Amino acid sequence: MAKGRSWAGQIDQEGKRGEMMAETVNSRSPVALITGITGQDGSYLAELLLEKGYKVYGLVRRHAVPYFPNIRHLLNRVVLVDADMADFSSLLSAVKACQPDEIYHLAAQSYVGVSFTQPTYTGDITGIGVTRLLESVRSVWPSARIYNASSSELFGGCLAEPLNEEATPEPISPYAVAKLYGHRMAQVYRRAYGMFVVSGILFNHESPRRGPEFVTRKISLGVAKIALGIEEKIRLGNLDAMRDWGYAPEYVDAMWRMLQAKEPEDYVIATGTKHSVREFLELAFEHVGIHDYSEYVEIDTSLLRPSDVPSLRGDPSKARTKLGWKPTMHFEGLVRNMVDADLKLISEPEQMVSQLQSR
Ligand code: NAP
Ligand code: F7E
Repeated sequence: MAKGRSWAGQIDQEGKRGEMMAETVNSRSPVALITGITGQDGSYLAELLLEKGYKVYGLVRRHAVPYFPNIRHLLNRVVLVDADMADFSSLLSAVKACQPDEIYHLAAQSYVGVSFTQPTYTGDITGIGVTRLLESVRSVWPSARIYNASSSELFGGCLAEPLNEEATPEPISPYAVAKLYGHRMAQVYRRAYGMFVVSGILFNHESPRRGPEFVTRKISLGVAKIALGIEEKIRLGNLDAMRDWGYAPEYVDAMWRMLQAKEPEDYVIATGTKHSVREFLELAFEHVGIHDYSEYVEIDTSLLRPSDVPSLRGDPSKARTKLGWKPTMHFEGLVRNMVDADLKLISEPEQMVSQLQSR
């Protein structure tokens, strides 16, 4: 198998040039390894890379009852490799076995709320996990290009918006501290070893495949259940928090573009607009014909975080200029898309709704 990638370059809005070069310069399919393939982003990224002709490996950890709803439709098109971000030797073996041109590191304990109750676990998986992966790549396959999933949570305590790549990180949760550690280690491996490692500082991005404990999906599922008469209330925490919410399938395209660039650089990926949790809630209820949500929503103080990021809005100018990336899904469309998908999911009896209970 050829070592490393042999095609790269500037790309247009549709990412056409990279694909053309892949066909003409290199007859074998490029190989990608995705950690976190079973998650929201991993599943959309796998679809995107398969469309582009990649051979896709997906790293999965052991489950007592394996159930991969986000990638069920892809199981005969991707190769799953067993490993865990907590275990260096399994990562080393996975990288050695796949010999990937590109690695997309998405696996993490990604829920900010849980990072307060499981801070050391979050530090180990979300933070040190990045170093385990970087070190295994450096040891056995250093030519691989690596995408590291960084996060806008890095800027949790920052007041100046919009936030770009130059903003000074101010993490205010154990999750954000772990992500900042991974972000910095990615820069260290780039600088110290000349490896092609980039971090995408992605602001919140959502979809019908979002985990059910995140607030957007919790609302879309809750509203759908209320509209269908299955539940009576949604319990929520801080409705005043504001986020820059984009659409996940568009964000995984940005990840791919970062690895096709000439130079490894970090990028902010965001819409540049922000909305509150309350606005999301109002729009979601409006969409099913409920104009006053107050009787269906209960504020549960146990869902308030010890410190919560009040507001985040990003500036994606660099990605637009250098990667030709720009988001197209607007906030209202995102809310409607998620509620419609959950109405459909819950209306279909064969779907395993019981597995989607929110915490
Ligand atoms: P997600 O849906 O929570 O997926 C997380 C993935 O990590 C899952 O596939 C999970 O596998 C895997 N994972 C967790 N612990 C693991 C371990 N010990 N070993 C191996 N795999 C493990 O997350 P996402 O929304 O797709 O986000 C992808 C990445 O971007 C994450 O790193 C997240 O922190 C980061 N990020 C997300 C956003 C966002 O708004 N979505 C924004 C910024 C950054 P299981 O199926 O086994 O649980
Ligand atoms: O919370 C508030 C909550 O958990 C958003 C992850 O993908 O994006 C995500 O982190 C806001 C917070 O996402 C509930 O307090 C109110 O202010 O959906 P979330 P997050 O914390 O922004 C970043 C960029 C990542 O990197 C993370 O991986 O909504 N909120 N009531 C609630 N949140 C939840 N989950 N549940 C509630 O009931």
